Parts: sequence; structure tokens; C-alpha cells
Amino acid sequence: MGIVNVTPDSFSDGGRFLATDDAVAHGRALLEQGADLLDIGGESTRPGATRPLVADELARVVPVIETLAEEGATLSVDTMRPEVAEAALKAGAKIINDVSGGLADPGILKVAADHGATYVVMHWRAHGAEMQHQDHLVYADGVVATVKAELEQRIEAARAAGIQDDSIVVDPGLGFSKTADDNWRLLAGVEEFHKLGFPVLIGASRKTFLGRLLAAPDGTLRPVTERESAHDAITVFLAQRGVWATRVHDVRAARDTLAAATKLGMTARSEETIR
Ligand code: PMM
Repeated sequence: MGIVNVTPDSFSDGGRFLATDDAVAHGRALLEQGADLLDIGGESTRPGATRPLVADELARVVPVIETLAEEGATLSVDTMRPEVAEAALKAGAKIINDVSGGLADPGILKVAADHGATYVVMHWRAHGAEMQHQDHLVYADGVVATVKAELEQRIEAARAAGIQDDSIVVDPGLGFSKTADDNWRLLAGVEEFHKLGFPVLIGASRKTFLGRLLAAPDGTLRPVTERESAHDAITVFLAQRGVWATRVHDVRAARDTLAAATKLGMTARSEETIR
């Protein structure tokens, strides 16, 4: 899943693809590099981010979705808002990627159900302004078990709203009310999320925990665009465990890594032909 952030303030690419034409061109480039689907988002969810107006979010994502859908791309919309999800589906998106798992606005669950859209349920506790507050970083039963239990509750809410089981994808939400150690534990425990019985999506690309892993001796985080080699190891690890998708900024690096890993018999689907 290639990432197209149509935002002024995302942590790794904020402002680069805010203009519709730039976002569309970026989407096309990611498809050429081998993305199977694109995730189009108009709200930055980074820690500390303030929320855009609904009208601004719509104006950012809808024209990009319309254009890329017309060209045959498979698209998801990264939104927590029912109005944006609805407009995105009408514009040709097939997947709603709701980082709040229906907590920010439960109305989004009904939109997904009414359209028969695929619905990504991500683990989430609070909006960007508060998500890294101490209260939201407590995982009483350990991060893996607690995130799994909280995801189960959101899956039940999705079902209650009429979303079918075969439309649900789960995501433990790396970096959302998680410390760096939490993120590593969630990755190491990814098989626990498969036990929920749904395809698993993981978004680790360029996140701060990688910047911290690769920090300079004085503690300066590795810049966002220089975290890819560490992410490549995560790509192999997740492919070995058969995740449904990884949400990535650098599709070429992910594809190259998978090509070599597949040749070496290191992925869950090594028997398949390399694309
Ligand atoms: N991370 C971000 C945004 N959307 N969606 C899903 N399903 N999973 C994620 O981990 C996720 C997401 C934030 O990352 P970005 O600023 O690099 O897009």
C-alpha cells in the first residue's frame, strides 16, 4: 500500500503532495514502482497535529481519488470522517482506512457497511493533539494483549454497524499512543493479530521509532528519508508472517526487498512468481 498524503503537515512528506496534480503524479509513480493499492489521506495524524476543516479534507482527497480511480487504481481513503469516507467511495475508493477504528466518529462504520467497502480497523486511542499523553500510553496487560483486546471491541462495533467479516482488515496502529518499545513489541507479536481472523495491515514506514533506532550518538533522530534500510528488514519480517499489506512511503524499496527475499525463500508466498 503506497502512501499519498495530501496534507501540509504530515511528518515525513507534509506539503510535498498538497496540490492535486502533485498528489496524482506521486500516486502514479508509486503504482509504477509496484504498489498494489494507494492510500489517499487529507488529514495528518502525526502527534500534535491539529485537525483540518472537513471542507479542506474533502477538497484535498476527492479530486485525487477521482483521477486515480478513473485510471484503474485500487484506492483506500485514510480518514476518520463519515462525510469524507462517503465522498471518497463515491469518487471511486474501495477501502476506508480509519485510523480511529470508528472511535473518532462511529458514523463512519455505517458508511462502510452501506457501501460494502473494505474497512481497516486500526488501534487508536486519541487524536494527534493528545495521543502521546501519559494516560494514553498505559497498556495494563502488555501492549500486544491490550491492543488485541481493544481491537476486538472495535471489530464488534464494526459488525454491529453491519460491516461483514470479509470486509474487515485489522492494524495495530504503530506510533499511535505507542512508545518505540511498544512498536517493536507489536511487530514481534504480529502473529497475535492474525489470530483475530482478519487480514493484517502494518504501517511502520519512516516512523519515529526507526529514527530513534538509527539515531546519531548525540541522540539526533535519523532523518525521515534515511530510515529505509531498517524498514526493509521489517518488510521481510512481515512478509514471512504473511501480512496482507504494509503501508509504505518508498514502494520501490519495499518491492526490491520482497523480490530478493522471495528468491531466497524468505517470504510466506515464496512459491509465487515474482511480479
Ligand atoms: N499511519 C499513519 C497514517 N495512517 N493508517 C494505517 N492503517 N496504519 C498506520 O500505521 C497509519 C495509517 C501515519 O503515518 P504517515 O504520516 O507516514 O502517513
